[in-house]
Amino acid sequence: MHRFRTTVARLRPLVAAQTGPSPLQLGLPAGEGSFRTARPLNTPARSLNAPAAAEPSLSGTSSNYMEEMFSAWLENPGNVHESWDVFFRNANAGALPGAAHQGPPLLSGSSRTSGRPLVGSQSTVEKLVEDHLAVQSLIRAYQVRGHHIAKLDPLGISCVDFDDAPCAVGFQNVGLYGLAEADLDQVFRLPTTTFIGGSEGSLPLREIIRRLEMAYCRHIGVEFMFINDVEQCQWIRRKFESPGVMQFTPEEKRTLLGRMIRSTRFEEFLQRKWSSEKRFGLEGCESLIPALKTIIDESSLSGVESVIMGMPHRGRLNVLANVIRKELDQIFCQFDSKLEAADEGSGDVKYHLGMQHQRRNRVSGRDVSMALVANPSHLEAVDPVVQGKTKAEQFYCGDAEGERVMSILMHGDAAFAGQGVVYETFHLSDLPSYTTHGTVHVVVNNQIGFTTDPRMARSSPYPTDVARVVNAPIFHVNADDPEAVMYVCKVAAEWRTTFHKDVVVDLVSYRRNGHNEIDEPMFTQPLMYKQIKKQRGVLQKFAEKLIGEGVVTVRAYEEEVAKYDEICEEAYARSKDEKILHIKHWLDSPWPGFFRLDGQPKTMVCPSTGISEEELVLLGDVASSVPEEDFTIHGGLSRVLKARAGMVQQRQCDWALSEYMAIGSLLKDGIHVRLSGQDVERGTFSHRHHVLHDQNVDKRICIPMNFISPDQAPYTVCNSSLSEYGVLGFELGFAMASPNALVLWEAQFGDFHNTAQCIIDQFISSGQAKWVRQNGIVLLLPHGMEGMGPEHSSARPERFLQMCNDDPDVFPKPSQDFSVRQLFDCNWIVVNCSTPANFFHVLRRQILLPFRKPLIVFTPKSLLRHPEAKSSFDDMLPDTHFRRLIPDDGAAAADPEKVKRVIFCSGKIYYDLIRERKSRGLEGAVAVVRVEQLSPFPFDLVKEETDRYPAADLVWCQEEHKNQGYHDYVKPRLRTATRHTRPVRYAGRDPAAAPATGNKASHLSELRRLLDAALQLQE
Ligand SMILES: Cc1ncc(C[n+]2csc(CCOP(=O)(O)OP(=O)(O)O)c2C)c(N)n1
Ligand SMILES: [Mg+2]
Repeated sequence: MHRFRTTVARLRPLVAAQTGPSPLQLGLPAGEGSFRTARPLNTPARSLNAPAAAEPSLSGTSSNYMEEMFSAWLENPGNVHESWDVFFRNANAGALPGAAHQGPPLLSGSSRTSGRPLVGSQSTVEKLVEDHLAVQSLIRAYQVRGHHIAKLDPLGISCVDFDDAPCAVGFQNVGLYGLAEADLDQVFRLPTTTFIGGSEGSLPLREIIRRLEMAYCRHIGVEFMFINDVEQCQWIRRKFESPGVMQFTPEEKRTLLGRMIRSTRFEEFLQRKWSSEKRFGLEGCESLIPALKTIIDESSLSGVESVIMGMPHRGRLNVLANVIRKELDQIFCQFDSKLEAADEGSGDVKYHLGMQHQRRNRVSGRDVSMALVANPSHLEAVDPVVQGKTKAEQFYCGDAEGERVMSILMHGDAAFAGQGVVYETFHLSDLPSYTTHGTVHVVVNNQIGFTTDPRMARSSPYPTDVARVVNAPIFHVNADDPEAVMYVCKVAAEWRTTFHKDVVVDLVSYRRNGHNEIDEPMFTQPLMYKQIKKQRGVLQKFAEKLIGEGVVTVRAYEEEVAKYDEICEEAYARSKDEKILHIKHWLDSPWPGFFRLDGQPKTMVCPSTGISEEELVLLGDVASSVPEEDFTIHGGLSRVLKARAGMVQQRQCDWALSEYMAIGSLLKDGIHVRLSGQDVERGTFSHRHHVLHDQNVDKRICIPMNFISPDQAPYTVCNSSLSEYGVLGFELGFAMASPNALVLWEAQFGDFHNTAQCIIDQFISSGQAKWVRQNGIVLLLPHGMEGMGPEHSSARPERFLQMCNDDPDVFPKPSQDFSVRQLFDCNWIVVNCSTPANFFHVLRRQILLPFRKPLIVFTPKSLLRHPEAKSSFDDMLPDTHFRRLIPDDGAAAADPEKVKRVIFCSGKIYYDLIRERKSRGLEGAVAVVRVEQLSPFPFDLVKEETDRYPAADLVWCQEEHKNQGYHDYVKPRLRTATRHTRPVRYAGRDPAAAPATGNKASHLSELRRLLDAALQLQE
């Protein structure tokens, strides 16, 4: 079935054919040829008796034993075994091809003989050396490719595509390695790269093969030889090759059986009670439950206190019930269609909800908090979110190595291979500001995705190949063998604890039913499902095995089953009493202490977001200085800092400085700030410079924002990988962990956000409505039509505005707390600030609000350096606030009766409008009003402005095209604000397919036309 099954059969030994001609065949001219060049001259000498961990040649794919031997011999003949010493000396003395060998000393370790060169003598040593090399190759072939022939598929149908080519390992294939059947009983010394000998250094070939088959070709397929780290490869070899590693005590087996019973009977119970309900059951891969429990047990034993999980639909209810231990009645009542929703918002289907729960781990005796993160249908979208939340929890508890908090991600085989965000998430796994120090991935590989076979769903042999990019070992395991599953999960957890790196467990299984329980799989996979129908359940097989071994009695087994069934029945009875659904009981990230006990905000006020003059000066000084000694910055940057110092003296802020003030003041107050995105440290537009680089010392950096005060919160500013979907998901997850941090993600240009659209649509815009989970993430989206072409221009405000939940036709009820209540009711806040001070306030408001909402900020590009886009400290002092709308404050406002037109606008076009108004001498006739907070729409303030100018006509002016920008959102709201009494005209670019022209001249003429339309007054 899988394509790799066809290549497997073409396996060839990894000997001469792949590594070039053997030195034995070449006869080795002394001191010449490939041997000499095999090792760089400055590589330190090594002894081949040294442990393999110090031996790079034996790692991964590049082993060339002979070359290494020769290199070591060149350094010091004593480094190698005497037989090699003799061989190389003979070759060195000019022995003819094939004549460099002489009989070796006994491998059992006789004393070193004289090693006289025996040029021209024939002896059996040649065969012996070749045979040993052949045995090494054979061992290596098992390590590299044993997983190809392991019996991983419980259905046994994946070999249907095998061709007839012989398989390259096994007794019958020793000939391919130059060995004969007669060699099977010969004893061979084992290399240091295998542990099959246990305490024995040599074994007969027959036993070597038997043990390799045991280690690599039964129910576990270990894929690891691509890892280019010797210590890690040796660690894995030891775990799977050492004799007797897979032995469990009767107690462990009984625990495993108990877990299998719960997993299996839970699905059966649901099937009995709700046979026509979708639940995406786990049948066919029931061992997922013991797999997860084993990973958690082992991790808890090594100190993990918090496990954050992400998973798709398959088996989710089972995981909630039997891993996280959500009360069964709470799960069962979800099947009741009459359950009344108690929370606001839309809610979500039962197999998307999250959960957080703390419980004592029976194996370790320690408390473990477990969270399953709520997720949308969009497969794998939750992966980076889980990672971000995990990183945040590690950060808040000072867990720098991931020893206390870890993540587990579950995947379906089709989604794991198909969804690009999996790759994006893997690439975060080793980045300093994004690593969670190893994730255990578990793939429910049921060999199907809805109705699609693997051979139509992926081009790689395994669904797990994506993990190879980060050198994660992959443990394929036949999920019908619970003991093998338990073993690989133990090893996976130990791997993470030891190396703090990702690891994958691939549970090769099947899907007993259709995609969901009411789906007919025989339409599309008839043969597979004929086989599946014949398949006995794994619980039944495992129970029989343990009964056969005398580990449990039939009676004990039946009692255990009956006990769990009864637990389910009792919970079912209780579930009938539930009449109300509280989604908040399914919260994956509670914020203790942030809300009142009833979940409501503690107040409905937002205090002033201004700060004192001293604080502004202090932060201004930090922003314009280099707090490290002997730190040389670039000359251009010195000028930037000097300019900042000049602004501080003049009590002014530009954009970069106001951002500094906002972030710095929050840090000073103990609020952690994390700014992440592509090139954010310097800033795409070279305005930010939050990280200074010493021009003379490599990698020496300085982050002045961390030098504000001794008791400040730490500032994290980090350039991300070139990913939007993965990184935005990550930051959303980070922001989920605590309300007391400002988490900002900046797009390089605003339009790039659309590669993260799934995170925006599925989590940011709708997350609270679906999962009653608030989130205060900030998106900084550079936006503006500046003649840069269709890309890099528009952050697509229309899309964000279209997803706002405020009603265009309803003027909200006026109240004292109008502005805060509006914010509380909205799904997110969308702003486009025209002044640095307003940007400062809106960032600080995110934290000072008594609740959390996502904030979308369209940020400027050219305005970053616009001489008029500056704010006075006066606008940032105590008692100042974010201004949702900035009225005209010039001649028009002074004499409003005379005003003929009010132009409402947002963002940078304001500066074009006032310049043009001035040049046309229309300052008294035209008022320009800036809508800074687009959503929730400032109905109240807009009304004040329209009332102020009773004789004026109303225009909405934007630089974006008519079908884009703010127009569609703003126009009906302007009309509502005026009670539909006054028409609103449009001045802006015509509708268009692309966001901007690629032609500079067209750009300028469009701008001219729109300014004309805005400012031409009819007489
Ligand atoms: C991004 C995305 N695309 C498509 C779907 C529709 N869909 C739901 S389940 C499924 C098949 C998933 O197969 P697999 O990952 O192997 O999981 P399984 O159901 O087999 O456990 C598909 C295509 C989806 N949920 N998400
Ligand atoms: Mg599948």
